[in-house]
Amino acid sequence: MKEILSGNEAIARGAYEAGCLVACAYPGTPSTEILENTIKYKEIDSSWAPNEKVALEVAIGASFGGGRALCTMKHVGVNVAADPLFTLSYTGVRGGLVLVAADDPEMHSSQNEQDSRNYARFAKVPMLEPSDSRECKEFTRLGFELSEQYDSPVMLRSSTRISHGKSLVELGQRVTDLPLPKLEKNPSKLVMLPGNARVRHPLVEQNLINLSKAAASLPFNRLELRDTSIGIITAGICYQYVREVLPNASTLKLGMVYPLPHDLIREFAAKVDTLYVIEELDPFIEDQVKAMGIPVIGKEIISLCGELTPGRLRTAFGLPQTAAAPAEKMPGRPPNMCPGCPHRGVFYALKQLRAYVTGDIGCYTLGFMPPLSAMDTCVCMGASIGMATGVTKVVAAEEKKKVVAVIGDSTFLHTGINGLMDMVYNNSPATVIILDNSITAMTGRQDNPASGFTLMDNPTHAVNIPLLCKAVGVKHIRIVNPLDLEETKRVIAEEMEHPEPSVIITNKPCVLIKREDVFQKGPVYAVDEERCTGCRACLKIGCPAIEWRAAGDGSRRGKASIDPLLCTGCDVCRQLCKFDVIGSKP
Ligand SMILES: Cc1ncc(C[n+]2csc(CCOP(=O)(O)OP(=O)(O)O)c2C)c(N)n1
Repeated sequence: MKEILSGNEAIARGAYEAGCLVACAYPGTPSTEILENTIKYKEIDSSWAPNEKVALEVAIGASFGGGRALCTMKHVGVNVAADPLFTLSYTGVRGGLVLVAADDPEMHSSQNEQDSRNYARFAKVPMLEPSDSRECKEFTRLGFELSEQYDSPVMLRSSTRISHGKSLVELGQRVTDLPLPKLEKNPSKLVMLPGNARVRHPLVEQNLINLSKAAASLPFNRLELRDTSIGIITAGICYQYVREVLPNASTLKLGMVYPLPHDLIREFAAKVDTLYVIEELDPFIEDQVKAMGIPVIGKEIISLCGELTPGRLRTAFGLPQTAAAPAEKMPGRPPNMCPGCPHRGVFYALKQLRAYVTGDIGCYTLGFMPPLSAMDTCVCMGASIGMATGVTKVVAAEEKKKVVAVIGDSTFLHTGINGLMDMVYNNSPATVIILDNSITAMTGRQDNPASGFTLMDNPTHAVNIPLLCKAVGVKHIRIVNPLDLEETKRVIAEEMEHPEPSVIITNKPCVLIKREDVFQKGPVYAVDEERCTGCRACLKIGCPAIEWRAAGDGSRRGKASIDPLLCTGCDVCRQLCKFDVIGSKP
């Protein structure tokens, strides 16, 4: 049977067919839907972990127990999981282990565009790179076999286009003849103390040499000879662009991007007049081909930054662009918090208080955008609290009070809690605001250890965030309703004054939360346009439900209006209106 699947759906299917027993992840675009699809297969135990390091450790445990395990994350997640990963290559596996790293060239939804292929080389782990959904499924399935055959975790690199693009996939059966998992002690292989690790390291190096030699005959790499005046080494989505733009060029399509098939590369280079490497981001293949003493053109014509597109490839080869569809005039649509988002009021208050806000990653990062413009830093998940401590270490006493860290519930449990421990341990005077909207909203409303539900939607214990803060030693803990502007501002101002660490926790759920009993839309609000003075105070919170209707006479004058389809009745705009002309519609 054939089905049109996205790359992420196909990876989930590949894991199912491979007999995978455990899938564990922390959400992150573009990888999130893989686990949202493994839950379709009841044979796979699928779960969200609080962060990528834990997700990989769960997968490692399952593998050491003898079962096949899948672990998925976005590219920056590999930074978090790097510690176990770099030693997992030494221990090797029992049940096959596939780690998916989904890259995001062009940063459609990421803070950087690091190239995960470097991790494969750095951690000494083989890496496969599919170029469509069919290969996503096949390579995932084969990845488990390769992992067991070479006693190593196998990384599978995807990218936004591969994960989210759709193509035809032939579905297969799930393997049923795998040995049943059972405990087996093997400390010299699995306990990485120096004495054992010294024995394992040369085996890892030898493994990679063996794999590189075997690579020519592995099903992943394919030599396709056409016109031999141009030869292109490529992989992943770039292969599709090369086939579209340069259909006559010969290609060496790499499905395994680490270790490289050196013999195959030499054979291909000898057969073509001019050799190119076409790859997104880093010159990963190019540098290794050059190190083999083979002249090759790569980053001279393809940018190190951003995504490759067929259009950019045409430009690189001096080819004319195909007739593009006439550019439609689309209205700008800058990212914005949803109408009724409980984060909005907090940033309004922080702006008024002129706080120095160390930010974090989540929907609330949009507090950076005008008109709220109330975020001063954002580096990586969990960084806000440690950074707030750092800032307070250097600035003058009066300025220390202004430092406030903001962090979401999922991010706090991901890696923020460690920063809070440090803050208490080292007695930083900063204030932390935990924006608890009861969900991991930014990546599509996934549950987390504080939401009370598992990935399979089973009710479970919900971490009590105030108690957790208390347990690490925070003495000043306040809960606020972020939809009450006055209370929010007052509580933040009071806590900023404390010379000790303090935590404020907001208590309103995300408006898009899946569970209707948690969020109920209030009565819709409206502006009494007759009485509206056009003062624009209500525009200061940047709610998409509030529109500005210009007077139409070329002046700045106009009136506010509320779109009833977008309004959730959060009441925040009513509190801003000094003329009392906003209220719920009768
Ligand atoms: C290391 C890492 N993993 C995953 C992500 C993707 N990601 C960005 S924000 C976020 C979670 C946001 O949830 P929360 O902190 O609860 O804030 P909300 O969006 O709900 O406001 C995730 C998973 C990332 N940027 N970095």
